[in-house]
Amino acid sequence: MTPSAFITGITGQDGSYLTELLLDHGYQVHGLVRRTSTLSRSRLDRFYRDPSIYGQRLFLHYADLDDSTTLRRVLMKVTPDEIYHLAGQSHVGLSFEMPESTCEMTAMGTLRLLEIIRDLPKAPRLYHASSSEVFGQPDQMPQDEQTPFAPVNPYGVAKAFATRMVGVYRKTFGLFACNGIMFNHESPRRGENFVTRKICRAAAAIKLGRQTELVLGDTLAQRDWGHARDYVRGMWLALQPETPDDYVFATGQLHSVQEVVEIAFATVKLDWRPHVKQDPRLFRPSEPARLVGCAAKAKTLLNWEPQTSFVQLIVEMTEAELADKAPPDRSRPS
Ligand code: NAP
Ligand code: F7E
Repeated sequence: MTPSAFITGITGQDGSYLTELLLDHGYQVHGLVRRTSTLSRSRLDRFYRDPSIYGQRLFLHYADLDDSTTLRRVLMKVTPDEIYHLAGQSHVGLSFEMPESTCEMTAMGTLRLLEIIRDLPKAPRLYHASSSEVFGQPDQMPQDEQTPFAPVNPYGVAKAFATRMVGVYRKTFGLFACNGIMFNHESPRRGENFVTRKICRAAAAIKLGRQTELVLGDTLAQRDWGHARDYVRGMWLALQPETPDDYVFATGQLHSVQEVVEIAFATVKLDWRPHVKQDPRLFRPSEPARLVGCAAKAKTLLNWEPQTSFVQLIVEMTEAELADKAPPDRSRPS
């Protein structure tokens, strides 16, 4: 029997890498898309244009995370074996500007999905894309599955709610539901208003004479950054064991925004100093601190380890921008 998967957030960075992985593994893949004014789904173009894949092994369904009637109807029809729930407003900085819709989609959207799954005749396995932002400003370093939640922004609070709710439905209704507590993961397909892509894109644009300066917020901020390709492998692995569980996915290494700047500019053979400026307006009202993960449990139980180093990641992203291979994305404020 061909396994089937349903992905919410299929048009995003992770959704596109996960689609590739699942198609490679022989799955039939269904994705949820919301209605937009343009049909551009650049990260999925390759499949959309391939008649041997789109409509044969890959199917897209219109719905929205706040439309439970349609979501229920689609899931009743598709009856997937696995659901990967990745959809949501994923920008932490913007969650301060739009806290209500961030919580509506990320927190309540996840609860709505859990309620639908609870009612399905044969409950699919569920992967929920949780985030290191649930830890906020933790007392312990590195963070693992036992670290208490202490979110410091609306996005982190919404993810914490959704993560706990996944645990409640697993325990009380017996659902096969897993949280992947993922630290930052990037790629040439990252949205343009996340800091790694913004920097790599600007370094290449400055090299090519299309831009002169790069304006950033807090360049001392640190994160645990890995490659999205490695992290979607973790998502799939999380749903394969006999029993459901929660897993931290991380590299275990902290790096600063400043280091990203230096590697990206070195890749294009430019001095970053004349080009990079800071603007206090891009600083966030509150910053998480010391977010670095321990993925020992994922390594032991899932045999998961990241395969791309931080330097390889930033070089790959910058080279993709130089070669203009990276797909265009909608520009948004940073
Ligand atoms: P992304 O590129 O921003 O993609 C988000 C996806 O969610 C897009 O497909 C988007 O659709 C969809 N979406 C947003 N609101 C929706 C709604 N109301 N109804 C239906 N779909 C909606 O994010 P990502 O980097 O792939 O991350 C995937 C998930 O992992 C997110 O939940 C994110 O919060 C979480 N996460 C990411 C990271 C990371 O470092 N990347 C780390 C931890 C957790 P459109 O294309 O139509 O906008
Ligand atoms: O910021 C600092 C910024 O927006 C990283 C999401 O995938 O990972 C991501 O959230 C750091 C922050 O990602 C700029 O203040 C400085 O300290 O790339 P980012 P994020 O906020 O860590 C987590 C795990 C998720 O779950 C999220 O979905 O960089 N920073 N200057 C800047 N950030 C941006 N965006 N733009 C700047 O100009």
